[in-house]
Amino acid sequence: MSIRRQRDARRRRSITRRNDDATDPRGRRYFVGLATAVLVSLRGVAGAAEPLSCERTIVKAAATFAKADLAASQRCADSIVRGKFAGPCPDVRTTMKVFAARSRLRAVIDHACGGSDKTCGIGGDDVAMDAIGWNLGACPNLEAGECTNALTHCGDAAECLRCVVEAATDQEVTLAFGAFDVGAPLAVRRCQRTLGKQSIDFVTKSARILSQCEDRVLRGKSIGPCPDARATTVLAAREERLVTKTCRACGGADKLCGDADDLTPDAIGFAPTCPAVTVPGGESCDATIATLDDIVRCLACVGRFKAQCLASLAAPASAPYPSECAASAATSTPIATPTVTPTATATPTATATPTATPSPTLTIPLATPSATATQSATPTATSSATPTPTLTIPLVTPSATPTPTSTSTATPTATETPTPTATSTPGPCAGASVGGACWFVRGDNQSCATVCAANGLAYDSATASYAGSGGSAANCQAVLDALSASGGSVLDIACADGWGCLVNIASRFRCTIPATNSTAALLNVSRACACQ
Ligand SMILES: [Ca+2]
Ligand SMILES: [Ca+2]
Repeated sequence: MSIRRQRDARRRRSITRRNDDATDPRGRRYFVGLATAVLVSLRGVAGAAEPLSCERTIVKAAATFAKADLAASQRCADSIVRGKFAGPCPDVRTTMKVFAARSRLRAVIDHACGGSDKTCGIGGDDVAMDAIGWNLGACPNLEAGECTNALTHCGDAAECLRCVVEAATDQEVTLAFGAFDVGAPLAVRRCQRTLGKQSIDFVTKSARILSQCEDRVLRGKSIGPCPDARATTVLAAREERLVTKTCRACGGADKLCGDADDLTPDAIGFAPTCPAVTVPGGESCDATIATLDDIVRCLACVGRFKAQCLASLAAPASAPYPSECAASAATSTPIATPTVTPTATATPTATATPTATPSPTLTIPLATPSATATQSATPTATSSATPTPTLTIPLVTPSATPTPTSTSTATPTATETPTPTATSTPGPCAGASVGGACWFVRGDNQSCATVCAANGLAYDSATASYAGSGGSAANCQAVLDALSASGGSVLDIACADGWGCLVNIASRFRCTIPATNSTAALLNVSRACACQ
C-alpha cells in the first residue's frame, strides 16, 4: 500500500513537471498543488517518455559514470605507483571497466528518455531535447576540447556526457599522478598514492553531491542554483577531508601541512604549476606549485572546477553551462608533462602548446637508473643531472566515435556475394546470413577460429572486412541484430586486441583498431564471427 502511494506520488510529480516544461524550470515547484487535477487530465498519455524522469536519470547517470571512469583510471595509475604494473594505462581490465560503464550510461538514458521503445534516436517517441534543456545544438565541451558532437536526440546527450567525463578524468589523473617519480622511497610513495586517491575521491564525491543538488532543484525541493546551502556544507566537509588525509600522508612527522618537514613537490614529483582553469563563479586555479600546501590547494581547486562543470553539464535546464567550463585553460607555463616524450621529438612544436595536445599522457619516470649514462665514462655529476627515462602512458582510448571508417561502407559487400553456385558447399547458413557471409556469435572468451570450428566451418575474412575493423558500425549492427545479440547501438572504439564486432556485457562495440583477426579472445567479449 505504501509503496503504491509512493509510486503514485512520484508519477504525480513527473506529470506535473511535464505539464510545466515550457516554463521557467525553477517555477515548477509551484504547480504541485495542481497535481491531482493534472494526473486525471493527462492519464491518457502516460505511455510517453517523461521529461522529469529523463532529466533526473541523466543527472544521476552522469555522476555514476564519472565515478566508474575515475575509479578505473585511478586504480590503473595507482598500480603503476605501487610498482605492481609497468603500464601503459589503460590496461585491458581498465578498458573493459570503462566499456561497461559507457554502456550502462547509454542504457539507462535510453531507458528513461528513449520513449516506449526505450531507445534514443529512433521511434519518434524520445523525450524532446527542448523539454529537458538539452536543445543546445552541440555538446558544450570542456576546456576547448573535442566534445562538440551534435545534440539531436537523447543518445547524443549520453555521448556528450561520456566525452566530457572521460576528458575530465584524463586531465584529473594526469594532474594527480602525472609527474610522480616512480620507485620513490616508501614514505613518498605512500604520499603519492594518497594524493592520487584522495584527489580523485574528492572529484567523485563532489560530483555526486552536486548531482544530488541538481536533483533537488529538478524535484522542486531546492531553489538552486547549485551548490545550494546544503551542498555547500557537504562540499566543504569533503574538501576538509581531502586536506586532512593528504597532509597526514605527506606532511611529515607532525602530519600537518605548512611547515619544514613536509614532503616537497620536488620530492613527490608534481607539476610545477596548477592548471589555469577557473571554478565557475569562483577563483582561478592558476598558480605556481612550490609547497605541499600549493599541491593541496591546486587539487581542491581543480576538483571543484571539474565537479561543478560535470554537474552543470548534466542539468542544462537548471542553469546555463558555465562559460568557465568550456574555456581553454591557457596557462603561462607548461603543465603536467615536463619530460620529453618519445613522440614529442618527432614534432618539436608540440612543446609550445602542451595543454592543447589531443591525447593527454601520463608521463612517469621509470625506476630503473639509466645504466648507459654511467657506463659512458662521463663523470657522475652529469649523470645526476640527466633526466631519468620516462614511461609515457596514453590515458585516452582514442575516442571512439569520430573514426573515419565510413568511407569503407560504400563498397564492402560487393566481393562477398558471387559464390552462390557452389551447390556442394554446406547448404544454407546455420547462423545468420548478412552481407553475403554466414555469421555466428557464441559465449565470451572465444576466438573466431574457435567459433567457426565449433560450427564445422573455417574463419571468413568478412569478420574483419564487413563488420570488423575494415567494415562499419552499421554492418556490425546489422550482423548483431540478425543474430539477436544483446545491446543497443554499436559504438566504435579502440581496443586492446582485434576483436572486431563484439558484445561486451550487453553492450555492442566495434574495434576500429587494432585490425580484426581470427585469434583474439577475451573474457566478457562475445565476437561476431563470419565463417565459411
Ligand atoms: Ca525511441
Ligand atoms: Ca608537516
